[in-house]
Amino acid sequence: MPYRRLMTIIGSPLGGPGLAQERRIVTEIPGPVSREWLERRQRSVARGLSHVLPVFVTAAGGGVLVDADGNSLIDFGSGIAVTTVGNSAELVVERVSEQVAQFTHTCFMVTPYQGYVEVCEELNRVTPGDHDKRSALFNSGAEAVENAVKIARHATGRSAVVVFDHAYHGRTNLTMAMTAKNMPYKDGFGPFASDVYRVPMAYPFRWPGGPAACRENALGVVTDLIHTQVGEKNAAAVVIEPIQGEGGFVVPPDGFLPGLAAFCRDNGIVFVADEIQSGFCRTGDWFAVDHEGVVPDLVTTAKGIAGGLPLAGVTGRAEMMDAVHPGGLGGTFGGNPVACAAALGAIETMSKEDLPAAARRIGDVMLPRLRKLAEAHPEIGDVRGRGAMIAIELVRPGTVEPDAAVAAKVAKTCHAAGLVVLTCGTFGNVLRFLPPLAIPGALLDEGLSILEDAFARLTGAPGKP
Ligand code: PLZ
Repeated sequence: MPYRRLMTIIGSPLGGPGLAQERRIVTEIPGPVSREWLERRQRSVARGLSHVLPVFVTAAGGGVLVDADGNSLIDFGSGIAVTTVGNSAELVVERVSEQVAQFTHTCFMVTPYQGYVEVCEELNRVTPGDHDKRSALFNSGAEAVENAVKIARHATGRSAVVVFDHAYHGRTNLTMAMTAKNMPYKDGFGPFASDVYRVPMAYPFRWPGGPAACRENALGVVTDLIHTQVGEKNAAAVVIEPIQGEGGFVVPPDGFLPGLAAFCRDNGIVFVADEIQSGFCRTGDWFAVDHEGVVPDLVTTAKGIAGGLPLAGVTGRAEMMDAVHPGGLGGTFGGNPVACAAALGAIETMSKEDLPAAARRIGDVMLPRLRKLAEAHPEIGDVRGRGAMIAIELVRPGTVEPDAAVAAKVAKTCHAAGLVVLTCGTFGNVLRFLPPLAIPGALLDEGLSILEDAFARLTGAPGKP
């Protein structure tokens, strides 16, 4: 296969599931080769792009990332919830290799091809609900969210969009308006798109009065605000991440999403689930809304859909999707044939290997260990998440006051030991764990031990050997 020959010629280890599944640290992190590239990067790449951990990756697969210095790091990030099936997963490599040799682009709007239709058929099949659906494909999550809003506006003839505190929907102008957090996403980039209204998120840990009050009151607070400050008949869409991603892996209490969906249904508002981070098996179901049997009108997908290739989708009720006139949706690269081939390989892998069950197994290992860690370390104020989308929120002990410094310190210790972890949250105080679902159990255990050790070092207690 030409792909494998090329990798051998340039002397890098092969990526994909065949890569040795071990943590191996042979230099400091980042090592000398990565540091050299970081200098080149600084002279050539814009400052506005930053890195969680500046090691330059040369191969990846299963649960590891291998860098240019020969270090093999455990991956608890999946490139922000993208490599759900693993890096260079077998079926993805196979389908992409075949497609890339066949043709790379025609533009679906010029002359269509089968892969695009097949991905839409798959999306219509795996997304919640057995009603008649249509899909459209795009390049990025932000573009999918923009298009969901365009479709909702056409379908309803209304313009207002309701979003939530702590929401993240992207970096384009409309999606910046929809995203909550100013720094680093919005600062100085305005003016933003209008007619976007923000309401409180049902955030049990931070709800005034705590989780019980959240369960009791959040839906009423949200629907009252939509009534008084937007007006139901002006609202085209309510857009919500069923488990918030960048905002801190916020899991609303059971009942909130079904209640919100019913409110939307009763008032002719399009209920949009942004499943870009939570979708495609990540939370132990195909989609996070499946947990409570919620059927959104529109679902946005990206990230995990195509095993690392850029692809995004909007899937929804046929009558809403088809409200847009021919030519009203599109884009040069949207639904690129190589990305579609990757998606078909990724979705087949998810079905064949029952990746929702793999995500549940990961959660079953992580949650008890993290809860135990929280008992020993009062800086951990909350442990939450579902499946392989798990987080811990760090606070000043005994309070809900965010402690971003501890989160940064623990992340740094993990990175130095060869474990890639990410932070998130409006206050930067949440450590999130998103391992590839292909991670071997031994690496998952080792990664958790590194994390436990990082907490032990915080208080100066001796770490595990
Ligand atoms: N909606 C729920 O999580 C992307 C952002 C990384 P794009 N989240 C990662 C960063 O800092 O840019 C995301 C998401 C949800 C939309 C998006 C946007 O997806 O593919 O990054 O445009």
